[in-house]
Amino acid sequence: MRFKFILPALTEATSPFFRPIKYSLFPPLGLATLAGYLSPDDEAEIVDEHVERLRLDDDATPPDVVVIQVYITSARRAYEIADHYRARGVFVALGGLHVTSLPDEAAAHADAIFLGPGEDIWPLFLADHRAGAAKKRYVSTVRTLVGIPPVRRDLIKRALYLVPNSIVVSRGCPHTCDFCYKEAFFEGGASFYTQTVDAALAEIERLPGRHLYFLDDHLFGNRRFASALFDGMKGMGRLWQAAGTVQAVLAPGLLEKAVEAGLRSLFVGFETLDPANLREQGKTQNLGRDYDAAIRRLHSLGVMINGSFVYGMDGDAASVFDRTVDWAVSRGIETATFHILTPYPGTALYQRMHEAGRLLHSDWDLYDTRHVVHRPARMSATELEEGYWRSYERFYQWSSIWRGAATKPGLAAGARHFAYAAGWKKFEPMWDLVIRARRVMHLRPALERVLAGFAPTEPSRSFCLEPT
Ligand code: B12
Ligand code: SF4
Repeated sequence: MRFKFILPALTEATSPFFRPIKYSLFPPLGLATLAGYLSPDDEAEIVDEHVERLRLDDDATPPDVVVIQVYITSARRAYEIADHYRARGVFVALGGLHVTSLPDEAAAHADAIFLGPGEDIWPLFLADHRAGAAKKRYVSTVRTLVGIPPVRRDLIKRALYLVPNSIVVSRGCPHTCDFCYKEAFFEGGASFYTQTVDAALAEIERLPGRHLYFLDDHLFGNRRFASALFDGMKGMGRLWQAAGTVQAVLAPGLLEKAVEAGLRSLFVGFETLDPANLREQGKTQNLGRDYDAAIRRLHSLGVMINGSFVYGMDGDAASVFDRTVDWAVSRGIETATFHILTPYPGTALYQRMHEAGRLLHSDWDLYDTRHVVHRPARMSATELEEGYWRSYERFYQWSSIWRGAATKPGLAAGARHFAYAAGWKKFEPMWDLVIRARRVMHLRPALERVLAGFAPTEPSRSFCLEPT
């Protein structure tokens, strides 16, 4: 049977004029995971619209099944593609976060929809479909990663991504923040579970090159698992990045092990500097935590920080933007990601906003954390959007980058800060050119050098393994 797996892009990413680097970072890991369940005589391809053109005129080799992963921001495009294939009589399977949040909306564009993670329901569907008895709706209830087949990385066009070695060794997160996708997605079963340590280490071993990026929501969420994983990774010579909470950073012992295993940069969800906001969003694990101590701890161990901040919670007035940026710059945070609070359907936040009549519209294209889709409490929607953009401008202006770099002890640490922050945001036209020339993989050694703090690195094995 012939399967075509598609990750549709949101409008911005398919623009002929500009291609932000962030869409060429990670391959579609979820789809490659599903492809692992196919049988050896099935044919499969993965098309990621963020990095390549999707050809819809594939009549010469029509797929039997089209599998589409639907995020909220790509839902419109996903349905367009689904409708196209269904009109041609191709079986269309839709799954992912947005399908799980709004199954009835998705069902109108699919032959079968899938709610929740795919590891239990996708193989069930494959068996049903081969027997000619596919159901219309599959709902995940069994949550385990034990015994899952290897991710089909051979279907990933590695050369098109800066970080082809993205990896997830767990699913979900032990916390429950009101604005997070997680509770809705994992409803009806466990919402945080891990691979076995041996399986995770085996997957890491299979990845060529040196650099890894763990996309787990909270790699440190299960202390016993994380500790054994980091022990196992020690000596592998990897350089890696991941996400973790302030709480996990402050916990004694684990961070040191992560650093010994190669951690060099961490995405940290600070979200807000206002405790009332944290309480409002149920982000209680951040309450009473000393953000400054967490930052000092990471920096003293040589770990760079990508700080995540959300604007537009009810405690936020127009002063929040400059206050947050000044704080982040003065603490030497290397890169920052700002978001406008976005109530995703299915979340507790959405429910609250909906009941209060504060949702402005349901144009999912704009639920991208860059547009205001709810009525803020203490400022206007325009102020919120302008403040959001101004935060990026101010955080990444040269003077801020210098100021941040100057907080670092010594020349090498300052230079690393400078190279990382400037490389990410100051050379966007260069990224655009490199992406268009399909040469983004050639910048990976530079990324590794910066992460390693310009220390001599082993020659990257990834180079000789890349297809050209
Ligand atoms: C990597 C990532 C990105 C990458 C690339 C995405 C990619 N290549 O898949 C980039 C940087 C491009 C990105 C961008 C954005 N992202 Co993002 N991203 C992620 C992240 C961290 C990991 C995704 C991942 O690989 N997961 C691991 C794999 C194994 O899981 P999975 O993809 O979910 O696949 C499983 C299931 O979903 C299911 N499944 C999926 N599809 C299908 C289909 C079928 C038929 C079946 C059976 C099953 C199935 O089976 C898979 C195996 O279990 C998630 C957080 C998260 N934990 O999911 C956020 C996340 C998906 N992103 C999010 C957002 C908001 C965005 C942006 C809008 C942010 C922004 N302001 O720019 C953009 C928009 C992207 C777009 N094009 O629409 C939200 C989505 C909210 C929502 N309700 O849709 C998340 C959940 C973050 C969050 N906590 O809010 N993102
Ligand atoms: S800590 Fe992060 S991943 Fe976990 S529930 Fe909160 S926002 Fe979601």
